[in-house]
Amino acid sequence: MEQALQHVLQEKFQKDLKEATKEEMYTALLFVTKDKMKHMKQKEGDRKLYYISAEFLIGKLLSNNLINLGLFDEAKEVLAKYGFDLTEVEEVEAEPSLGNGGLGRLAACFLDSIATLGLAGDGVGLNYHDGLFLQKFADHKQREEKNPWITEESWLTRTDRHFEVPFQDFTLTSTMYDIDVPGYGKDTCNKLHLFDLDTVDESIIHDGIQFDKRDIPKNLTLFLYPDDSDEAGQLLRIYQQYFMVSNAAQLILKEAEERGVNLYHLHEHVCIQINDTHPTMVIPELIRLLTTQKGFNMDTAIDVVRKTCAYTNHTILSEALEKWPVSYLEKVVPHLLPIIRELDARVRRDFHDEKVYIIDEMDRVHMAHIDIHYGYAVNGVAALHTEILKESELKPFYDIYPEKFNNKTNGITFRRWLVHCNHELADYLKELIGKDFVENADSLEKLLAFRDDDAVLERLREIKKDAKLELKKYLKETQDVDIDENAIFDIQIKRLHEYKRQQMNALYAIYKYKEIKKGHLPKRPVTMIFGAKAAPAYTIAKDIIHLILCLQELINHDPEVSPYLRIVMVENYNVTKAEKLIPACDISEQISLASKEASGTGNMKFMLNGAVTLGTEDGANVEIHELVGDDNIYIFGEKSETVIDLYDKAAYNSRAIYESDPEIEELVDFIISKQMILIGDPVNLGRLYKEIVSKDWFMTLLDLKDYILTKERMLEDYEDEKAWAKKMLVNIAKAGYFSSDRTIAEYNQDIWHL
Ligand code: NTF
Repeated sequence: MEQALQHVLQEKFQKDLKEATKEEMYTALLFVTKDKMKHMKQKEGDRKLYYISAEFLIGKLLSNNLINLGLFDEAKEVLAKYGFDLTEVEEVEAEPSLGNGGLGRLAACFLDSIATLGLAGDGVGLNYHDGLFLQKFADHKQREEKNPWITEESWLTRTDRHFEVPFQDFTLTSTMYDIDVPGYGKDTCNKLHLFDLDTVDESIIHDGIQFDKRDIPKNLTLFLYPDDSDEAGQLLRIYQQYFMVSNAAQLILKEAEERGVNLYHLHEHVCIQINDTHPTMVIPELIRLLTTQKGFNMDTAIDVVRKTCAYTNHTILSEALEKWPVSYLEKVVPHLLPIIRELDARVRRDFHDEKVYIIDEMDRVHMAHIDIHYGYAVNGVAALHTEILKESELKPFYDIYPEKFNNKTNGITFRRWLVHCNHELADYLKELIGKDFVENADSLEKLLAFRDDDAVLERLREIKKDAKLELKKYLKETQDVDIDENAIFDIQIKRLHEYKRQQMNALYAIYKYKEIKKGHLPKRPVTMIFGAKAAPAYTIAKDIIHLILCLQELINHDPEVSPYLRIVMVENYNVTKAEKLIPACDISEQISLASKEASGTGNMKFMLNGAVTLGTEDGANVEIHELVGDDNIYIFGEKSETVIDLYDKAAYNSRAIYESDPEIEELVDFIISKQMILIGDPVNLGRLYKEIVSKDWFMTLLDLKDYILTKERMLEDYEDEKAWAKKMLVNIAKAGYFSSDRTIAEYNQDIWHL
């Protein structure tokens, strides 16, 4: 390592190890690591997986690659010898901005586990230059800016693969970029293939993230999820999706032919995982390529494709179950329509239930319906979610194809979410139970033997305290905020969405503020930390950010309150920040309206790092609850059956709750109180107030009181330090089930058969 670094530094910068800057040292490490991976063979197998996804939220790669390649300790030592701190050097790396939230981070964890299990599987996506926007706060509001992350030297390698992608008005030529994906302790690498266009032009971006949505050759891979609140935006999304899947389909066929696969047996050698509905057009596109270029007849093409593709559903929220108007597809990809119509005609011939048609009476194409009819497997991402799919959301399909439906509870890679983000805890666990858990997550259970060992419990508390100190330092440096490491850290980090109910947590902050004002002081200070981006066109989500930022201003500047309560909204929440926040957390907020959070994966990361969950019986919280037992989790709120029933009967009435409960009324009214209006914008606060009182689609008020009571109980319980440390220990010990290695082993066993 020392020699290799020396060599690069000399060649590139004519410098010695002693003289290099942090930036140069980072570049040298990047080169050395990339070079090592370049010489590793790509994993081969008789059947290969292509995981197609609009998002891959991979995070910074340096440390993780070093860990997986077994070079981390050596690199750290060499750097230390020359006065460098690897953690600081790593700061130089820009975080790739290729994802939004859970779906994208899951895809990244999956790539790590696929490689670690030694399976042949590559990711396929797009190389967005400015990714999701960069979030800034100004006037207590979210402002969006572009988020460039591609630097001259990066993990991307330009390949000489190019494909022609035909659209209605023009044909575009793609370029494929690759990022290596090394498995932990493996001598092979997989790839993440990211397609791009040479003509993309970042200079067309102005005023934050505005650009001409119609200039496709210049804008196609600028942004992930460009604003689709108008027709041009929706057309752009269709352009992006087709560009992604046409490239994927062409790559898949080309690689299969290169491997000597007889395309009539494609399904025996290839499988395609469709990550949510964004890549759905790969189905008609493959059928098109097979029929028009490979001499297949329609029946055979459909049959082969159906045996090749599998679909994962990640949400029951209808906004995310894409339905494209036929007229829009006609404008962008008219050559796919005859195929989509044929697929629909076959459904109509075989099933007489309009709920399962592909094209509805409003002439919209239901993308998920294509996936379910023309794929061989459909999976949900947590036990409860899959049950809801089978019993309500997708019931008509389950009735037709019960054999296709299966559950794959999500998971996270322990290499990033423990070994990399929490060195101190990982090292201590290795000392106690051996290092086997890094690859064999179930052995974390060995920790249970220490549940009554005072020294171990004490050490877990110390480690938590150290992580809090680290976070304190980081927040001071990056956002100039002060927090107290002796406070309880209560953290909610996830995309901003009403169903996740950040607004309920904000109402708790109001409750606590008022209590402190009344002289009811908590035994120990509480620091409430939020991190979330709101989609640029999602008005109420932005209003919720405004509410939190105004509360932060009010509370942190109130000398009576701030010694006991502080609010921190972390700017531009991303993977890098998650890695600092998660190890420091005491209370993990997982408070979605039951039935709405398909799984959640942050809940798993927190648990693995010794935080205790405060949550509803939703998504994977249900499975966490089963594993840790009632004593080691705090569950509140109405159950999913009740919630589904309320929706079915349209029986929820937030105004009735608001008007009949003075305590709730007082908290909600505070949003538009004089003090708040002095700080904030009456338009935003007023709109949010009205939304909660007169609509509250995600039933905040339904669970608010139970939430407050449960959280108060949790704060009380924290004071029994030993009992709390035991809860931490049990959570860590039981987190093994949520390793993405387990999830991927199940995908392979039941769906992929690699
Ligand atoms: C998300 N879905 C869900 O909201 C999370 O509960 C889940 O953990 C992740 O997927 C991963 O499965 C989405 O991001 C999307 F796009 F479907 F809305």
